[in-house]
Amino acid sequence: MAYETIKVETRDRVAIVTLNRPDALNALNSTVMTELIDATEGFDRDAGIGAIVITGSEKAFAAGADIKEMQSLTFVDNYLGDFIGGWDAIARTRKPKIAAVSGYALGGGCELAMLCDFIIASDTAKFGQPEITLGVIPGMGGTQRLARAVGKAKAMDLCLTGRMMDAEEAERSGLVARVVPAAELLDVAIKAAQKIASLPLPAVMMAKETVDRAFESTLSEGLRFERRVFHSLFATEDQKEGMAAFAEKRKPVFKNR
Ligand code: CO8
Repeated sequence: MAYETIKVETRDRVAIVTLNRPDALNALNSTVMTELIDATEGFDRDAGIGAIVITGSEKAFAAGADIKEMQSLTFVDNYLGDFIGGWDAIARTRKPKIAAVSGYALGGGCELAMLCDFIIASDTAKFGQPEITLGVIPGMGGTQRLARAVGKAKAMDLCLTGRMMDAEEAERSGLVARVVPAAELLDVAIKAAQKIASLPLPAVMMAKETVDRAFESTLSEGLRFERRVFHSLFATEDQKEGMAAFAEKRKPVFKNR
């Protein structure tokens, strides 16, 4: 599929998906959604890919849903067309996704970053859920994922006032894993993704699934799930290889990357 609103490339088992609507600060319209789903699902199925980086431009990761496309929608349009529902397909992809965020990550842009597994931000990044200033609320996970990431106080502050928070505040609050200088953002994100892609894929995918489980279950259920997954990884060749390599003081050669 030839893409209009995103660019894709692969580097050493890592897929890089770049939002590319510079005239609209990467606003997320329905074409972006369709193309992002196509690309991420394709990379998820691709045995040659171990991790995905989603990024934007230096000025904007994404300035939100496309307000001009959305403004005339009615409740019935939204309901019958399941507006926003399609984005769940990206969240459901099973390989790790890193959001590399520079500039604005607002509304749906902040929500797209949060549906990735973690966020690496440049020191110019600005996060916010300004939907309230348009007379709506976040609709792609903003109230739920932001509250889980930063807690109630800050999630309420951002969702009720619509203010932006800078990269330093976002890191301090737990929204962002790392903050790096803008010029290094993509390199750092790709290196992190390459590290992940060099490790045993079943263990990587199970680690992701198990951390995700922490947000979907009680502590005792989550601990039980973690233990079963831990047990099961001893059925993999890569566990034998990883531990043998440690004992023999050599580098492991993993099969299931
Ligand atoms: N939608 C459509 N076009 C946009 C958007 C957007 N969200 N953001 C920016 N643009 C366009 C502008 O209209 C402008 O286009 P033009 O040159 O044709 O007038 C161009 O991008 C450049 O923007 P600005 O001139 O405004 O640039 P500034 O540097 O002056 O300002 C800001 C940058 C502060 C980011 C400003 O553009 C802004 O406030 N944008 C809107 C931010 C916003 O409110 N986002 C939330 C949208 S609602 C939402 O995301 C709902 C989420 C739930 C659904 C998720 C489905 C994806």
